[in-house]
Amino acid sequence: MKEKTKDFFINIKGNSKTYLKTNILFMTFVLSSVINGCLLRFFTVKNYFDIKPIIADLAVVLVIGAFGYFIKPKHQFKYFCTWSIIFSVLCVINSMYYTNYLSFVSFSLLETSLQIADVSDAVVDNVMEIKDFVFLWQILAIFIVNARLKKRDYFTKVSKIEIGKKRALGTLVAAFIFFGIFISTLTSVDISRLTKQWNREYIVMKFGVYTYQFNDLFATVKSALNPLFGYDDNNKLFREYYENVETHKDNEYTNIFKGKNVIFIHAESIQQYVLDLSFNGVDVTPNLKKLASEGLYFSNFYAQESVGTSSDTEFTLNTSLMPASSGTVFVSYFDRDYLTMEKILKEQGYYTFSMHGNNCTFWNRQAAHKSFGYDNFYCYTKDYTIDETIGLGLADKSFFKQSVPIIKNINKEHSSWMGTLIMLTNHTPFTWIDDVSNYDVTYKTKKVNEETGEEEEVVYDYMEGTKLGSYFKSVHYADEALGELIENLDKEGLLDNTVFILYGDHDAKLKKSEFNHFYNFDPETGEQLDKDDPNYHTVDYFEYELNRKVPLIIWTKDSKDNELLNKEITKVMGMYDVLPTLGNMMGFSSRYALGNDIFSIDENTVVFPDGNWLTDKMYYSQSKGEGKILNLEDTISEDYITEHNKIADDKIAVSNAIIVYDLIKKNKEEVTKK
Ligand code: GP9
Ligand code: MN
Repeated sequence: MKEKTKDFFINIKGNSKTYLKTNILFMTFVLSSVINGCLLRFFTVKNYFDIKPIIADLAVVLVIGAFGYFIKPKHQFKYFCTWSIIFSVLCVINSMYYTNYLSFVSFSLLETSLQIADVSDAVVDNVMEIKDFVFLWQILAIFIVNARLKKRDYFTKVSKIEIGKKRALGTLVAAFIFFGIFISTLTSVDISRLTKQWNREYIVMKFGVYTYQFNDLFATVKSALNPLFGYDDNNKLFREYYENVETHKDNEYTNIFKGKNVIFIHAESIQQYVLDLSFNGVDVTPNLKKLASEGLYFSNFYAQESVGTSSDTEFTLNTSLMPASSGTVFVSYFDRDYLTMEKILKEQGYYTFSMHGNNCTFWNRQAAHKSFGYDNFYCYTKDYTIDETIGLGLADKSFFKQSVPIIKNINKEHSSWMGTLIMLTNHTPFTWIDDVSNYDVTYKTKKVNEETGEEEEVVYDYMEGTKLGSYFKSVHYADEALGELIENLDKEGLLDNTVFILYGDHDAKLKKSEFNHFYNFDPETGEQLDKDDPNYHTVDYFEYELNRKVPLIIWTKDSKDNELLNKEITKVMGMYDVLPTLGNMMGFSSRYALGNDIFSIDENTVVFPDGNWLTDKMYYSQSKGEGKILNLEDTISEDYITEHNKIADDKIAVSNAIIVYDLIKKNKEEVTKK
């Protein structure tokens, strides 16, 4: 028995020795590729020793390497050398791209001349660093190793013992074992981010650069192939839809803002209900409340975002279309020719710009904003000094402070302009605000101390440690930042001829349990109500969905004294209604708008990307097949539901047809041809 075990180990030792001695080129390729993968993460996302991306890199490289065994040993160098060049150049490009944009490169971006222009700008901007070229050692290494092996006639010797197919199979099995180990460690967030492919830093951190790049290639090819099928049907759908759509109607708001400058505030994660909240007599959003009370306040306004969250809202606001049904417009369909507010205003002589305190490539904004027609995108380190960071990037207060002089300059150089300021600090998980905000979300009351008989202050810190508590503090910070912005814009005279429009970009994505905790605080006892208590309130599906509304405020310096402009509009409205509504006020319209001018429509329908819809009478969930009647006196017929389901389905289908098949451009081309 002892002898057998000994033999077994001697055998393994012998086999391993032979394996190592006869696979030198393959191993050089595998090792150098994995080292470069780690090196890239060392220079970029910094998690170079994380085992997960190393395993993923190894698995990918083994699969690629395995196919090398199908080639005769004498010619394997060409194969391994080619892949070494591809991999090391990939690392060089990604490292360079990261130095400039703090993100990783995508085939979908390189595909367009637009992005090439971006990259070349970066090169001209002279932000190439020596470290970006370190990866090329891999090519050198494989050349040196090959030259040495050739010298000692290594390949002829290997040819005699190597059975290519067997080695290929063995290597593939090893690769799949590594894949298996890797997949077992993935969370649902990891998988969802890999499929969405927009959070590139995260994917490289978790999956390594090689998986990222292959996945990116796959996503790019997939979105490029999509439009090849079904064009005729979709074009028919598009034409029929717009044939029957009513065009713009004049009303009392027509041209009320014609020629005025516009500032959009993209208020990150701000929901409507916070405008009605205060803690210990201090409002959560005093500045927003003031704007709402002085301007047009749309208090039943809903974002219509899908997986593209912020970017979907930007898209819907600017085009009056719905987000893409699969993937996101900003990542996969940003290069289509949409009729955007920027393009329309540019035709009227406006200078259009956007501003953001986060990485310029986040949500692929740099490319998407250019494609939508913005003249300039002022972003992150390119245009701002990162002097105060909260959460994802530049703190809103600093972002606004630094934006005002830029706008002042724009105002000097251009007679009319439109700008979108994208806020950032109030972004989930909100907890990072706890260090910088002293907004008090406790409940303070007075109670008589039973022992002393004296009245004393009692503080119940029931929101402590909750995400919703941090959210309130964070919203309060955002509101303070907005107050400062308005003050500074006004000081510079930038509000005198300007329409100031603020919209919440989507809800804060907080769980129902957070609201259950908040609503069931008992101020009498300072404790949570018991679930069996008759006063216990459970937030149900419909209440939660309806509460996701966000504020929309259209304000001017003199709106408070204007009957038309100082009103609360309670009619339901969606993000896609902004373009038609504001368009009428500014004297433009888009014939492709899926939304309505809220001042011209009797009953509006807000369609959500999942097919759910909302009217003033009902919220209906198509997936559940259930609705909630909003006014109990109303009766809703089956026909009403069927009719609105169709409205929802049509809008989603037509929007998707435009997005995937670039139908606005294609139809424009056909008209020109005729
Ligand atoms: C990112 C910021 C937040 O730059 O706009 O995006 P979100 O996560 O809300 O889509
Ligand atoms: Mn957002």
